[in-house]
Amino acid sequence: MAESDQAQDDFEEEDIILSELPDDELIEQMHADLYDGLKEEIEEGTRILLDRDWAPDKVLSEALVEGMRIVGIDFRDGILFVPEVLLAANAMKGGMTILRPLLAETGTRQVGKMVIGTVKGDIHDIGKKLVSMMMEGAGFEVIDIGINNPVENYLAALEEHKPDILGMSALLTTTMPYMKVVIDAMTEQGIRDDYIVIVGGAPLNEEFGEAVGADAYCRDAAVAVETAQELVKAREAAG
Ligand code: B1M
Repeated sequence: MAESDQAQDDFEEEDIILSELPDDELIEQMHADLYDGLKEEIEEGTRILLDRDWAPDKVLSEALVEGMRIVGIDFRDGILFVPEVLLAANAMKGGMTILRPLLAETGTRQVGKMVIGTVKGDIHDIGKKLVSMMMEGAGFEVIDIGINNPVENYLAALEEHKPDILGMSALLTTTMPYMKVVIDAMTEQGIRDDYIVIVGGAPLNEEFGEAVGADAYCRDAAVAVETAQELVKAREAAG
């Protein structure tokens, strides 16, 4: 047999038919597919599990969120990089798009709600989008108010959406001080303590986060998810 035929044969042998896998193997395969950013496979896997009478929140937590948690860890540890994480997040979104209306129907409780935006003068949004997607992947509802946001936009979004968390992103050393303007305005209006404030962006650091009065600085999207989960839990525990 020619080598190319052998290779084709091997390929066909390895070709995985998702619908033929038992649940546990399908879940494992979906984690791998998410890791590889395979959107169509994730959509197919999501539909198969729903057809097998899996509850939407179970599909979300066991197939998608768990898969994304693994992606988040490898991103944090420098094993995966931005392009791969964006692909994984995009695949995750494919599954989420199928689940979202079903979750809304069953009234599945969100982990929390976050308003996020890039600050005034700054139009960088790739990192912010990544954070939003990873937060959604972890079960948060995210309201993304976009880029170049003056303080009024943040305050209006807080008033309208009443989130648990306000997230601000900045990529320029010239725009990052604007985060303090927003937090000071919240303090002036007496609403600072109503929200958890997290900040992030390449030029920021822990000290800066403290100096502007944020609850936490998050170095990347994975840390943002972990921090948000911890802070929301701590808040709930404090009543
Ligand atoms: Co801009 N830019 N840029 N740029 N740009 C930087 C930031 C820069 C470091 C490049 C450089 O000079 N080496 C530099 C800033 C220098 C400084 O301030 N010290 C710079 C500059 C100077 C500029 C312009 C002024 C250039 C010019 O016009 N002369 C201009 C400014 C425009 C403006 O905002 N007013 C400008 C424009 C642009 C583009 C439009 C071309 C484009 C943005 C496209 C877009 O976002 N849609 C762009 C890009 C792509 C970059 C670089 C190359 C990449 C940024 C990026 O997307 N990184 C950047 C150089 C660099 O960082 N290597 C650069 C990938 C992204 C996943 O990472 O955004 O850091 P990042 O997000 C991370 C974390 O920071 C964190 O999690 C994310 C995921 O892990 N994170 C959060 C971010 N936000 C968070 C929020 C959180 C938590 C975590 O909670 C709320």
